[in-house]
Amino acid sequence: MIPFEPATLYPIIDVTRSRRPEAGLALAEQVLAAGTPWVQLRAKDLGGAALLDLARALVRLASRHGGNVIVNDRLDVALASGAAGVHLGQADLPPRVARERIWDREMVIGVSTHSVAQAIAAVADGADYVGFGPMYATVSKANPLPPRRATELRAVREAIPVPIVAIGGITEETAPEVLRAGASSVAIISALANDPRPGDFARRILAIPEAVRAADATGEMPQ
Ligand code: 3NM
Repeated sequence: MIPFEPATLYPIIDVTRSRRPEAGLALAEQVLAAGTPWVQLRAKDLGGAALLDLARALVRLASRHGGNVIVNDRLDVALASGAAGVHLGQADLPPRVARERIWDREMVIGVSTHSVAQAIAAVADGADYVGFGPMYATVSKANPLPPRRATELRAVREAIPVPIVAIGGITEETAPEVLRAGASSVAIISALANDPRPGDFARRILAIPEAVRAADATGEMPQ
């Protein structure tokens, strides 16, 4: 199986509501060309057939760039499209049940969590990585919880051994502090989609570890 080794950016291509599938694919092309290894496809209100078409197109696109696709919510679509993984919410299939349904296929399974207890439970149930958030106020999710505290993210980091993908209202400005608090990666929808140059945005987030190392060497904080 392809191990889930996230880069600092985990872009979510969200075609929920007004975002058009073609615009989602164009955005994905730019972030994949920038070197992002994993992209998630999120389409809360596409029917199965349309979502499958889009997922297949995204899997083809990603493979041309050496990238991998994770489908949000829908294990059936993830399997049928040949995606490398599925991302499950607290109200979706439990990861253990999803793993049983995969039969002989190896897939990455990520789970959204919002507390230390949920993160521990997700890993015990077989999650390869956990999402954790929302870190800040977000407009991309219906009925989001109040923002989590950085101390809680640190506690999750200490409690579980798998990568943590922090999410929720993260921007280029806040990404470094979220990564410093223990996230392996930042999942971003709007700040990426709204940037006039998403490829450059992706490159800058992917370069944060280098910027931090350089700043440590000179004693200056990265911008
Ligand atoms: N899940 P943006 S927050 C999809 O807290 C999602 O689990 C969240 O989008 C959670 O980068 C969120 O535009 C929305 O804020 C992330």
